[in-house]
Amino acid sequence: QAIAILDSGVGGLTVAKEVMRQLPQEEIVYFGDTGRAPYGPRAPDEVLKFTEQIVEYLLQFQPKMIVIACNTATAIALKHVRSQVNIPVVGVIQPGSRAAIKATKTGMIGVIGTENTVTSGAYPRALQELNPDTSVVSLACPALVPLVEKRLYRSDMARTVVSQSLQPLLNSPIDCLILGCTHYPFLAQMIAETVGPRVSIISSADETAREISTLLHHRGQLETSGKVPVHRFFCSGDPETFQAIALEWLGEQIKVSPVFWQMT
Ligand code: DGN
Repeated sequence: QAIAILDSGVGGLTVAKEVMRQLPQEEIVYFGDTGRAPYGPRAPDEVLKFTEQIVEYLLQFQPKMIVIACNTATAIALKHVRSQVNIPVVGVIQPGSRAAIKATKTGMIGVIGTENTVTSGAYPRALQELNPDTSVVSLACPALVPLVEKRLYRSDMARTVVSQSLQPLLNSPIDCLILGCTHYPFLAQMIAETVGPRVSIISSADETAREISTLLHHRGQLETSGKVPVHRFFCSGDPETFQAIALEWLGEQIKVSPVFWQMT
């Protein structure tokens, strides 16, 4: 049985890569809604509807769990999806928050994400639940996801956009910064260079993969057959761009099947 991973686009590949590294025996079925990304500026109802639709699509593969590898969809739809399906559903906000709480020394944590993620207040809530003394500075960076989806994450333009987007954080006394959007690890180096060495960068991908591993272990569902897993990738936009980004990020050639549905 596969692990189903979904995102608004290619961002969930950052989580998929960690799952492949930490759990190399597990099979992945991935859906990237590249035809409708970015989700950041969309109405929350719409994000909820799209997430439901993708979950329904992925359920046909009878996965053993669902990973909402998108902060925006986690903030808006995690609870709802959990109430709708009878397999475990993992989001990325809890694991990312736990990693930040472990990493911070001063208790001052920065979070960057989409407009929807920041507006939802999901990170400050999760962080303060873990430690009520935490101070959180949140910043929406809507210009970053399109750079990644358009495969411009290595360009000079990306460097300029990243540095401009992060300006409001540069004088704040944070000692760690959560990449609260699964697309941002593509830009991690530029982000790290912009905020400087005193701020550690937290990507929820590693911690999410660890949570998946712990959960499967407790449920006795870790794959042990020894077979080489065959991953499946689906996207609702241009499969060639998806494939090119996946090749650069995962370091392997993957087969992507386009899914055609109404793009509203
Ligand atoms: N990758 C998604 C996230 O983590 O929020 C959403 C990006 C987007 O669609 N704007």
